[in-house]
Parts: sequence; C-alpha cells; structure tokens
Amino acid sequence: MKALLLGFGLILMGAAAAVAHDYKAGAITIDHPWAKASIGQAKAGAAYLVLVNDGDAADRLVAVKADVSELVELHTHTMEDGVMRMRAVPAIDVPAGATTELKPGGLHIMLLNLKAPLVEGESFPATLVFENAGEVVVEVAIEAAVGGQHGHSGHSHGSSATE
Ligand SMILES: [Cu+2]
Repeated sequence: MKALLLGFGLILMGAAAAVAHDYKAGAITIDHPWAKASIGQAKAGAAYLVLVNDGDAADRLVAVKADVSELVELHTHTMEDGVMRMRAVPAIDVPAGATTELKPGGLHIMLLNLKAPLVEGESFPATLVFENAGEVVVEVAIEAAVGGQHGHSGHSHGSSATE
C-alpha cells in the first residue's frame, strides 16, 4: 500500500517534468528509466533508473540489453586521487528492502558505440536482466542532458571502453 501511494505521488510529481513510468520484475520495481539525450555526435550514452526491492531476498542486475548501441555495460563512478573515474562492474546489487538508484555521477548503464544519437523526447526499449527476478523489458525515455558539470559530459570514454 505504501508503495502504491508512493508510486501515485511520483506520478503526480512527475507529470509536469517528465512521463513517470515504472515496471515490475518479481519484487523489484523499476522506476523511471531514462537516458540523456546525445550531445552532437557523441558515441556514448548513459541510462539511469531506480530499483526498489520490496522483497525479502537480495537480487542483482547482471546485464542490460539494448539495440541502440553496440555495447551495453554496467558502470560506476569512483573517486581516485580526487578525480572522478568510471569503471565497469559485473553486476549492480539490489539489496532486499532497499532502493538502489542509478543516477548521473553514480551507478549507470553505459551505452557504448551508439548506432544513432539519442533524441530528446524519444524512447527505446531495453531488457534488464536480474539474477533472480529474470528479464523485464522497459521503455527508456530520452531526456535533455541538463547540468553539464556531472555525469558523462566531463570526460570522454567513447574510444576507451576498457578504461
Ligand atoms: Cu560509464
């Protein structure tokens, strides 16, 4: 019930700014998958979403499949010697009873070698693969890349996917 009310609230709040949308995979709610619109001919993009695990068991997001790019990786940001760096992670933990947020400057879904620029206002399907909950297809909304000081706009990794 609480989750239902929360979801309703998010819909009300999101109505003006963006289309709120969420999906279910077992006990996991996937809230508002979105990706940054491409700037120019950038070959890399990033997608974000919120994972709410209402279940009693931990799960893990182990892969994401999407046709918009040749490669899709799970990434995190770490601070090394005062410099923000990205690195690929094998999975993203989704602890029981917790909310895991993928957001600019943190965990994200990396889209490498985009086949075409991501256009604001459009969307694309992506398949999330959970270790326990299985696969779920979500529609990723492409939104304006606001706030150029964080996320991926500060550094390029289009040609160095293994960094
Ligand atoms: Cu990345």
